[in-house]
Amino acid sequence: MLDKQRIQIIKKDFPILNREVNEKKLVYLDNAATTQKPIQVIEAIRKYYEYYNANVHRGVYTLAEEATAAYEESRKEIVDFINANSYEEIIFVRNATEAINLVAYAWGRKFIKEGDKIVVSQMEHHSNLIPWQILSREKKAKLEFIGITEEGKLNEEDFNKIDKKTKLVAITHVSNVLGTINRVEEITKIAHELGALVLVDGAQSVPHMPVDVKKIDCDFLAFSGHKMLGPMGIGVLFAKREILEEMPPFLTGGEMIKNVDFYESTWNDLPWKYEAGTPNVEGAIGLAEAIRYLKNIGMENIRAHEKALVKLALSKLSDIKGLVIYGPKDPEIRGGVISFNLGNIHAHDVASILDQEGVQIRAGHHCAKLVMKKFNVPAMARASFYLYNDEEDIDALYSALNVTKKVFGLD
Ligand code: 7TS
Repeated sequence: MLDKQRIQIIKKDFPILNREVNEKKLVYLDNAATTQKPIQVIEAIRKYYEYYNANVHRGVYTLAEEATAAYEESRKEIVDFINANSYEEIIFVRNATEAINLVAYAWGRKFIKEGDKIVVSQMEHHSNLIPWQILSREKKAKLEFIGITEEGKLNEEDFNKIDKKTKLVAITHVSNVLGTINRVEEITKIAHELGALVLVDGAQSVPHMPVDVKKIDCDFLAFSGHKMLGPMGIGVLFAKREILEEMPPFLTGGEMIKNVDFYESTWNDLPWKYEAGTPNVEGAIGLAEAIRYLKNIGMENIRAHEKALVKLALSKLSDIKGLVIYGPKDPEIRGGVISFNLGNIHAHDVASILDQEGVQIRAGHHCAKLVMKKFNVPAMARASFYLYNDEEDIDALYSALNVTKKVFGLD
């Protein structure tokens, strides 16, 4: 775990953590939904608007050049962060959802044919499910599922669903509900041996642990800036260069063209071929600043910190009678996410009582209805951690759950 002094310094960087909620100290435990922003990120965005705001890639005047340079520098920060080969492989999008849709629409429309197979898992966020449902229906391709074990891991027996007919395996790196860290390297190896491409949904991994696209060897990686201290409305699609070259554009219009004639046009170089229209410049600048912040602490340290928090939380919460925790027990294979139900109390009621105690958690199906189906529940409550959470936050969660039990008369 990061030491207490370090956490106190980190906490000071997040102005929102000073506020109170319902006259209680704010305990923010919904980091899987979105994270809070440090002053460094807020300042970087403010500086952009106060000092060098302009549209990018088109102006030859100073402000436009400075804005373009900052936007493109931000892209380089991402290349380095996930160990991509070059800036050509990094496409700025709105979020992980848009990144996955880009692949489904641009790559999928061209390369998926009748009778092909797309393999996903039952633990996918809807963002990595619905695009493949639509594509497979449209193309008369077959959608197949890797199931989930009782423990909340991928059912490895289903890996044999990846076969020679499979064109794509789209899989989450870390489950936003169960916290399970999937062995994406191994899955990629299996898929590649059979000639399938692999899309990794990194929305819950890239913010929390070192993620290296060369090591995984995935063909696509999608993630969102707002889940890693960056602003909303900016996300990233990484894709291997040779694949991006073969793919048609997704959105079309300004910025993504090279030559335009009356009836035909040609496409811009990578990565701009996939960035139609005015991009989210402030978002890219804010995300790059967020990455610098994370790198300064160290992704290995962040992972170790969350692992320690999960271990502590699993052990502490285990003495609350009636509390059912979903997902793997082993913190080695679990990210900083703990989903649970308390007796027969609806998850929304649990979250409301916790809110009265200042503890902010999410409740519901977490956009992963197939996980709810597996565990036969309509909803779960979920606490999710990040680098600014500490032992005290877990204590607050623990006490608030005991208050909930009292309110509902559970012993
Ligand atoms: N994939 C995973 C694994 C996610 O957890 C999420 C968001 C997404 C994709 C979509 O990200 P977006 O930024 O495009 O919306 N997950 C959650 C969550 O767990 N609670 O709120 C959003």
